[in-house]
Amino acid sequence: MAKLKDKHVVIGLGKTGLSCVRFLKRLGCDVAVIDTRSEPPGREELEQAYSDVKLYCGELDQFDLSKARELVVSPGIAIQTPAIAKAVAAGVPCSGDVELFAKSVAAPVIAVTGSNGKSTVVSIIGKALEALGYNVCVAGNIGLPVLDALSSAIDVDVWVLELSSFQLETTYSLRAKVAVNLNVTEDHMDRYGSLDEYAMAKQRIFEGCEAAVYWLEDHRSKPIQGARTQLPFGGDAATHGRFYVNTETQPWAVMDGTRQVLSAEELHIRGGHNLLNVAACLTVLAEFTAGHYEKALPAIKQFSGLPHRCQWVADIDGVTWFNDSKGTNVGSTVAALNGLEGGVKGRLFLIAGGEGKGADFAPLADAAQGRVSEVVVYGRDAQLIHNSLSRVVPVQQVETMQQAVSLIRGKAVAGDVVLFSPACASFDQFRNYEDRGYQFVAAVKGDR
Ligand code: UMA
Ligand code: ADP
Repeated sequence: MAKLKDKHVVIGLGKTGLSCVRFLKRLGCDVAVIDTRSEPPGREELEQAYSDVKLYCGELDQFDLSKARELVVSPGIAIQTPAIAKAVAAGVPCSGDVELFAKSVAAPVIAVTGSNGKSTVVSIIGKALEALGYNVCVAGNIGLPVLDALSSAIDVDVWVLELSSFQLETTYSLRAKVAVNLNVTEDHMDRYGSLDEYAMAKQRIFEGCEAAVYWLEDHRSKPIQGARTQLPFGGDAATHGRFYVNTETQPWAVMDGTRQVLSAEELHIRGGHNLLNVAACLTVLAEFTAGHYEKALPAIKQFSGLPHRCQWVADIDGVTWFNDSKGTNVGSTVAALNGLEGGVKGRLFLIAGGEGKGADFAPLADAAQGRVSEVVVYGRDAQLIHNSLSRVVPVQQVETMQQAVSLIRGKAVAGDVVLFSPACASFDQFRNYEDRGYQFVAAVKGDR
């Protein structure tokens, strides 16, 4: 039987779990780890670095967590899991890595959540603040666990954190200087009972914050209560926040009130969603710097986008291939399709598929209609996507992404564009979205 009495029990041994073990051990805590997988990813590192930390593998209901001193739960595990809920009901404190971070951090925090655009926005804010002379650390869901960042970064002036709904579920004391909720569209429906429940998890970012930034056009992103200062971005010419996208000019432009700040042509990142992302970043920067954001504009213009986000891969025999492997939900793939608008001379092919996380694919069908010439679907939920899209566009079904690439290579001709934007999680066939993106690039460039 696992001996968990009085221990700090870390649940999950992924990147986050390991960062929590390191953090707690540095504080001198008595730590144990549980992971539901028989071969969790961090096992070797744990055994080498912390031979005194016992790892238990197996379903959580096998363990009595109610005598633990504290539970520190990884984002991949829901705190509603009965064994965890039971321990919480018995009075065991339960939190996550961002909560441990929040209790230790000294410098101000800019925190960003949203269904889509988080990594792009934290990256732009990070580059912009650097250009303004701040020592910035960007961390969180983007890939660097916040506790690892806390122990390695030195003399940080400002933290820029990307936070997922999962991380926010276990965060209580963040009190961000500026908190941002970019948008709320359907994602992770395999974990939440409803879109409203998912939206409520995202609302937690605003708890105790000084300024709340949200998208004027998305009522679910607006703070329900709390924030002293509310700063909407976006909107239209009639009703808008301080920073918004003017779609009445050609090219479109990001505005600061009545003044044009940037035109779409000055940016390396494309698509209306990215102009909105820039409007969100400027809202944060103007608030954080008390209006002195101008010197950051060159850095924003130079930002060339992150890998796997609508990234150009190659022009081969006149066919252009884009990798949007980070398109992990329906909303992001819709944005990717919208972003290609006007840039496709020939036909547009879409490759999608993977784990749908319980999503409704109808909005993807609406976005594809009249715009996409053919869709190739693969992976676990291929049939579901096929069912939704085949009423508006020809859909072919294959087993793997590589087969989809081969199939389209045989059909596409000069002037055509191929977008790989799966609208799904990758875990059925890949390690993660990055692995999926690299495999896509290899399939496009290699297998000729
Ligand atoms: N898992 C188990 N059993 C366990 C623990 C985890 O099966 O006992 C599974 C989870 O269900 C999940 C996977 O293992 O499928 C990874 O979960 P984890 O909590 O161990 O994840 P970490 O490796 O710690 O990575 C997490 C984030 N992952 C998730 O939230 C699933 C990473 O975001 C993040 O970069 C990292 O912490 C550092 O903060 C990735 C992600 O996919 C990019 N995030 C989701 C998203 O963006 O949509 C939320
Ligand atoms: P996240 O970190 O929230 O997953 P990313 O910045 O990594 O977001 O972008 C992932 C994908 O989401 C992009 O490739 C793009 O297709 C889409 N996207 C980015 N910004 C937005 C936005 N503001 N609204 C809708 N979709 C977006």
